[in-house]
Amino acid sequence: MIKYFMPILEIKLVPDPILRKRAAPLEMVTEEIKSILNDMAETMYDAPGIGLAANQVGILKRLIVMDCSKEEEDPNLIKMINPEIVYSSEEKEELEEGCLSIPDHKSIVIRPSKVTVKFLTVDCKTETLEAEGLLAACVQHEIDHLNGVLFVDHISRLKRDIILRKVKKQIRENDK
Ligand code: GNR
Ligand code: NI
Repeated sequence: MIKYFMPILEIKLVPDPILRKRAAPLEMVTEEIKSILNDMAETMYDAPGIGLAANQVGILKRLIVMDCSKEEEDPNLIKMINPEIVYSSEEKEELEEGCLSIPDHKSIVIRPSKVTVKFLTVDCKTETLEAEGLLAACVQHEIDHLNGVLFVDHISRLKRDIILRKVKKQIRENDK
């Protein structure tokens, strides 16, 4: 496998069982981990998406990348190792979410409107991020992925079953 020439990773789609697994924490930040995070960022921008969790590219490690900057703003790539929510507001917010692993389906999800996340940087420093708005929804969505949870798990069972059934059918038809 000539890894250097293939930085864009394949995004796993439902019902791939890896999306339902819990990713393991990292004990060390190695060059390999930094390289995976770079490939994940490239994959996210290429998709395009505003976040990506390692499970989505078949890697069961607690790694996420995000960039929730608006088109007119400068890029703001955030890489997190072992992210952990240390505060969630009582106040909730509704936001329309999509997922690269559940293509072409969006749904309103209700989550805490503000969260504080503790994580390791690629320089192995502990940092915290206070997030609200889209960034708050995104970081919760990504940490969910690391726990095998998908945004459809936050909506009604009826809506979830409809979306998952449609996606599976689409994928079957694309494979024909
Ligand atoms: O691209 C994405 N958009 C998005 C919109 C609202 C809340 C969360 C997200 S994350 C998603 C990319 C993705 O699937 N990340 O796991
Ligand atoms: Ni997702």
